[in-house]
Amino acid sequence: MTGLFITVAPTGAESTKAHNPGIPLQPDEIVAQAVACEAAGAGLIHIHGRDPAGESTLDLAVLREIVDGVREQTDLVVQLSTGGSVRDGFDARRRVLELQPESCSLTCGTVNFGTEVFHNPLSFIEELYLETIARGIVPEFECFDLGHVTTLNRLLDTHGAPATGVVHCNLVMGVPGGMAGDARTMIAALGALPAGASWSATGIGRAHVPVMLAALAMGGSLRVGMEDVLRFSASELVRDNAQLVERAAQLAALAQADILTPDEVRVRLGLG
Ligand code: KMH
Ligand code: ZN
Repeated sequence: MTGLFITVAPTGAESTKAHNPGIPLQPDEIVAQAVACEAAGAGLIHIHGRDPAGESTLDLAVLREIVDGVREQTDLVVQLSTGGSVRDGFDARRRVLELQPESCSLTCGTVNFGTEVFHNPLSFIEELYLETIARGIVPEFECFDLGHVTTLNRLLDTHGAPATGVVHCNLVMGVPGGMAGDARTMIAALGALPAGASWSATGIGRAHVPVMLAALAMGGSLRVGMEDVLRFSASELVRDNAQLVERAAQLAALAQADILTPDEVRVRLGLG
């Protein structure tokens, strides 16, 4: 199947309403924006939870409320973050798989994350990966650095293919501490991906649009969302997540790429 899909990451763990009042934090806000994003062309949603005060949480009740709402009101493929925030422990991060999402993020290595450290030792990567296989969940391998792509290859060599047989990787580019958000770095990462892998890319902050253009040029899928970018341009804040999905869909149309529906994304990821 040709074509690309658009992932929306509406919330993340770090940004607040003080950074951008349009960011959805509570379950009802996230679900309402998910509906608008699906209408704008999104196929998959990457979900983080927040507590009533707006702080990042991996509380299963909060995540369940978001997942249930997204499932009731959209057809989007549901992906839960196992990254959480840099302050979350490994056990809480692993337990989100108990909610049995169709997909989960799975970061392939430790990375400096601004002034913090996002910890992903190999033992945790392997533990998460084996649990995705046991549960039939499609991992989205998050690569923040070129070494993470090397680890992904080692992981597959050691433990075999994911549950559905499809390897899907997201290049997270432009995190301060990770790989640069530019075309030559993307080409290096793509050259190292496992043969036949499905892939998307997202650029953080100012790398957002350049990474999207490079991904379109290289035939990849796109991830957008207020987890990754809060400014629409130098002079304008992002209004809401649908605005970012609309722009991605417009750029995909300019590149004459078909945008996959949620059910087509399921086929692409082997979920059937
Ligand atoms: N919040 C970052 C520390 C993921 O969702 O898997 C990690 C993150 C990656 O957002
Ligand atoms: Zn995330």
